[in-house]
Amino acid sequence: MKNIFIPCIVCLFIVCHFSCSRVAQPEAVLPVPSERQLAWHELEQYAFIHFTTNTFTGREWGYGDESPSVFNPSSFDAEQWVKTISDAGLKALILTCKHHDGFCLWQSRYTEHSVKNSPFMEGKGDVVRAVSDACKKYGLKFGVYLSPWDRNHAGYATSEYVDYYRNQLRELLTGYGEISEIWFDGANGGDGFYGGAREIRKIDNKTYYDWKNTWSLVRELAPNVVMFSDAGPDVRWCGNERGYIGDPNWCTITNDTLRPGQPCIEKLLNHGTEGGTSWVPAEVDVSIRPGWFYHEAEDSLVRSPENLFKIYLQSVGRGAALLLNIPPDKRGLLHENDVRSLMEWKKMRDMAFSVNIAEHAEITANTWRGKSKIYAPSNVNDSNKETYWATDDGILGSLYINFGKVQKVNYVVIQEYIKLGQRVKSFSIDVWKNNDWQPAADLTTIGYKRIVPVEQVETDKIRISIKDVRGNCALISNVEIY
Ligand code: FUL
Repeated sequence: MKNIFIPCIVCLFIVCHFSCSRVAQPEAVLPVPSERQLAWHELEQYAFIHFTTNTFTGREWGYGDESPSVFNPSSFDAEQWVKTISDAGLKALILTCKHHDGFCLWQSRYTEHSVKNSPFMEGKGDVVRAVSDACKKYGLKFGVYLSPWDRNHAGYATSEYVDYYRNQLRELLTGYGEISEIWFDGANGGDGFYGGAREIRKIDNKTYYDWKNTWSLVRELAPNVVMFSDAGPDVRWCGNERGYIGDPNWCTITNDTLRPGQPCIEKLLNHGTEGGTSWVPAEVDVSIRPGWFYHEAEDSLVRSPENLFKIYLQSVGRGAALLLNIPPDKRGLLHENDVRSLMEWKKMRDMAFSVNIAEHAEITANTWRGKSKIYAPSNVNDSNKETYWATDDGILGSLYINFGKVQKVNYVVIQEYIKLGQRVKSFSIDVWKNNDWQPAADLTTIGYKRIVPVEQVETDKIRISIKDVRGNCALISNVEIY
């Protein structure tokens, strides 16, 4: 008996080993994100800084005839901005190096309309340098906004300006270290100063900027930078400036026929397109104040921490990134009211997401791919973003999270393994109560991350059921419960 037993165990081991490694990896659902997009997804939330002559004139869109002499912050401190932003848990900062009025915050070789002719540091200052250095010091990524529309430049609407624009891109992308994102604004209003012409200049948005070649130049100069515009190519606009992405939110669109500044595409951008041909995830840009630039009259209108938290759930919580604008004031500092709100918002996030009760829970599933360890349900709480739970092709499964005792639950966080594409079209969450499963949420997409508020439920078990997918099965890499 003893003699047969040992060979049997060996056989079992061999059979199991071979059957596990024979389980085919799920096929990718195309398109999938690039490396640079994957790194961008992980930032989740970051800051926008709108700062220029508008800060001092009170305008939102400068006409382009503002004298550089108005740009004169009394106590400029880039480190105060960056430290505050970092303390608020934001991971990067995008600076308006040049807004529509054309005033440049750096010492550009190609124009006199810049800090070089302002009283700021006697014309020797460079806001881009100061902010990028502070970002390096505090470990934040640094991104640049360079408005394609320029109401100051005499050559705007001719090819001379497109060269000028590209020269400035070159200065910004090569002179300030690693740039994480570049923001191409789609706004083009028409009238402006234009070197004194003071007229309306219309451009053909389809052809004028020759985006294809501008994008190639960016790729050549800074291969890791992600490019934002209404339609990508790397990151898309969310279709509104009110702080929410749609539900569903697909990371894919078909952008061959889309372009920055194209009218009437807001709804499309807000939801993305299921089955779209390119991976172009959404960024939700919204300001902490009614305006993008600082205006004293708006000091009492700073968004509350509760409102920021709601925006967070409607953006990051639906698989998009949040780009929160915090405009420095005339002193060149983030205003006390904004700082207070930011810090309270951070506290709210820390409290809401402090103890992950899924971390030590028992996680099972009604099915998993080939019964292989590689695709086991326990992969969703192993703190390894490279492992995931998957089912066999054509099978929809459920995950069961058992806490072992009744717990208060407020949020369920779920992440797909997006390296192999975005798949989940619909899913539901049930909680165990009164000896039965009670529905808690019935939703659409997951994507990079979904945060589902479940209104203070008390339960010892949660079920997450995948109801519909693109491709052959869902791949869930992470579940957290708070
Ligand atoms: C818009 C611009 O016109 C606003 O001034 C602001 O910069 C916002 C982020 O984008 O299109």
